[in-house]
Amino acid sequence: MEYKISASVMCSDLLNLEKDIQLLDKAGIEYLHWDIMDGNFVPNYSMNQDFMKAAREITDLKFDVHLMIERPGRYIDKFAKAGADLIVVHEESTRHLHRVIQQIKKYNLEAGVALNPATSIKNIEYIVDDLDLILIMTVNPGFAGQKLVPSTLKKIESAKKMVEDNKPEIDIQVDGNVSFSNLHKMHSRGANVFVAGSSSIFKKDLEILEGIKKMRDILG
Ligand code: S6P
Ligand code: MG
Repeated sequence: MEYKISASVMCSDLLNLEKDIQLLDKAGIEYLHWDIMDGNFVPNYSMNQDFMKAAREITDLKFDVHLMIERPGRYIDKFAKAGADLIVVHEESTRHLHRVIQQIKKYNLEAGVALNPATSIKNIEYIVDDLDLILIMTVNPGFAGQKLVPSTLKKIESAKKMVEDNKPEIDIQVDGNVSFSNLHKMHSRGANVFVAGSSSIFKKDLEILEGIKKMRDILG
């Protein structure tokens, strides 16, 4: 199965971000993953559209924007204008998911929906045809460096089935503790977009390029 790697900017060396982005560019990965947190939907803050916009000046890598914010419909235009290629909103963060997805599509961007570990795949049954990607959160959103929530592996299988029954070209992304040892478990169940963070490519004792190579070796 084809796969894509999305590097989590939040886990990179933020004081040397340009250097890390150059390495990721060189490695030819598919996306940079931007975790946007509002201290409300999740108990943490991280980054914003200005930070993203600054990085947009130095790379052509596609930007995968993971919005962990309440009522994301208020900010789609800001992230679209800051250089997003894919915008992912949480099912739990808005009462008007269909409307928000249409807002993203209006900018001709890819649109995705993220599901927290406790959220059923059934919640997106009537919107799946409008999506380019489903993000299965494999940890509770908010922090890097957490342990996999095991029941989310089963959810990857349910998502794969839903996608095959409706629109097979939809990507299934996993985010959270995508470690070398969890990678195969996720891939074999149907995930094909992997958020690489502190569990894989941004490790203290491993170079970024080595981490990417290791991921590719496992994914085959
Ligand atoms: C978590 C966030 C993630 C993390 C990434 C960290 O709320 O959405 O994208 O930045 O998962 O990776 P790791 O390997 O530390 O779990
Ligand atoms: Mg994320």
